[in-house]
Amino acid sequence: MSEDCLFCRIVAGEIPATVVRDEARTLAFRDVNPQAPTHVLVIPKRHLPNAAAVLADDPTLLADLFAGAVEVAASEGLGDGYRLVFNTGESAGQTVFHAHLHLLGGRGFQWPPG
Ligand code: DGP
Repeated sequence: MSEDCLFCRIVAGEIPATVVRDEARTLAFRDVNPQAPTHVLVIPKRHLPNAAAVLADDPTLLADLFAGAVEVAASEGLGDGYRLVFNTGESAGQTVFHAHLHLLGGRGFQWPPG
């Protein structure tokens, strides 16, 4: 755990979150500032700063994040229409430097995303 990491503190139960899926290595909870009717973040419980670091550390953990997101999408009734996003780096809009996979659904989406 990284003491000054917001998402590590959510994993530790020090900051409340609406958890939708709690697995051995991953946690899924609702985004505090939802950008779609369903907006869930799927994170590794271990502190890793971004998706590339997860891949470098353990590719099977990256697979667990995607599997968690797909399972939450199903349980949220999103069918086959949803978006999965890793913002990686400040220039791409990453603001929390603990890897998180955004699951967004429940509305239509535009491309390019901006
Ligand atoms: P990103 O910009 O990709 O780093 O996304 C960070 C997301 O984290 C953003 O959509 C808002 C969300 N977020 C920030 N602080 C909290 C929090 O304290 N609780 C929850 N549930 N989500 C948070």
